[in-house]
Amino acid sequence: MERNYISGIDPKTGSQITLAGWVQDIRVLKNVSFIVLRDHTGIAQITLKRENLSDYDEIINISRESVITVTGSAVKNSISRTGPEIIARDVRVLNRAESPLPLGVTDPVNSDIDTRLNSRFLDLRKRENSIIFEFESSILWGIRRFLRSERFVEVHTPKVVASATEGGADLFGVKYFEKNAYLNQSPQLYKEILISSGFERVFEVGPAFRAEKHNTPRHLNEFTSIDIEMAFSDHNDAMAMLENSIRSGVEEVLDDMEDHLKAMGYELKIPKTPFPRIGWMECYDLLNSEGKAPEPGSDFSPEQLRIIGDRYDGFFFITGWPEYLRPFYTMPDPENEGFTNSFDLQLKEIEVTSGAQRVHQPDLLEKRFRDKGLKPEDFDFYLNAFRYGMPPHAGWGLGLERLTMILLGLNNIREATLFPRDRTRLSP
Ligand code: AMO
Repeated sequence: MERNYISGIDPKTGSQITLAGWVQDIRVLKNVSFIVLRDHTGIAQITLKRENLSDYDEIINISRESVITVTGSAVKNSISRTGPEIIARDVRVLNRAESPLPLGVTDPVNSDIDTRLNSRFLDLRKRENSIIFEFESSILWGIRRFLRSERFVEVHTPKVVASATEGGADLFGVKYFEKNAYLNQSPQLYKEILISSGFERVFEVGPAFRAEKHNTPRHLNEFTSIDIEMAFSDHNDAMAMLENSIRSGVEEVLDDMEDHLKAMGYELKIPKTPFPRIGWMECYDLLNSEGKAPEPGSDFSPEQLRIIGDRYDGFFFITGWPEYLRPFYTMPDPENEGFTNSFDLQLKEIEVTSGAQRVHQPDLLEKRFRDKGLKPEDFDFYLNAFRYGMPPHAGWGLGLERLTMILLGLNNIREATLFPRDRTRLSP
């Protein structure tokens, strides 16, 4: 269909155009009426005059959110409160919306998140919501562009798998013909196998599934994981790659859409790199000095992470995690027994990335499986890749929704997810 976009209207020329979009609002008077028309690029005021339209009475009965096309001319030098003004010569109704609407499109976003998600198709017609996903698209574009410039190859690994990646409990089982299978928690094992295949640098953007029961503002049961793995590298190389990926992503967004984000009330700044690094032990001592250390064997709670995070303005790394808090594939720190060459990237209490140098020696890997109570023979497909020439390697996994949530200051990760899957939600 030949059409013009609202943002492309040049009111200086008063040219003849055809617009297509949704009726956001309609104000009816006797011989002249006004439609606020919305397309993906903005809003325009459509002026309907009885003298110009033989079907005037029919058109003004149109319900809000119906889909129409309008052919007419832009009024020279006229920009109303609702965008450029078009005098309509022809209006076609492509599809009529039922009324009442289950969710208002022009009211401010104040319905509760469940009501919004139930009618997500309407919720996303609000600009302040749809822009979140344009942001995601843009930041991902920037991260991809950066990784490709660093010679990473984008790969796609299976999501239906035979064994756990990140530990036993949080798996969704699926029937795979006569076998039991699982939805993958992370591409971890496959991205490492590809290092042995000689790719040297790979990245993947794909879904990851976690059957975690907690229903919090920062957990999803299906999220988008941006994963990298790089050969002949350690945790320090991986951290540098992460800082630069995030900075490049934000730069792309600012180039693309800084003004649009500002107009919707989102402030975004290029994060200063390198991000500060604090050792896990230093965090522990800090908490201990306030009488708030974690119980032996426990991870930091959100409250404890907030205490640590309050010392930093933006992103910071927590490095050198104890072995008991990291998965089997994490490389022990040769100079600090019981600790690992690992890191998390945090913003305040929210973890956005985990990463590490990996164990690349098959014997050590088998031992790490056993230490964690896992059977190495269940992971033969993975271990085999370590037996015939596996370089030292490192990598990380970055949650796209969490990154979006913290950069845009959203209160709930569901706002950064088109159709969230959580403890209770499986539809839409
Ligand atoms: P981890 O399990 O820490 O590490 O996950 C990496 C990142 O993925 C995101 N994430 C989540 N986002 C939303 N909801 C969840 N339930 C959820 N779980 C995780 C977070 C987190 O930091 N294989 C390792 C990565 C690696 O070492 O390369 C892994 O999956 O942003």
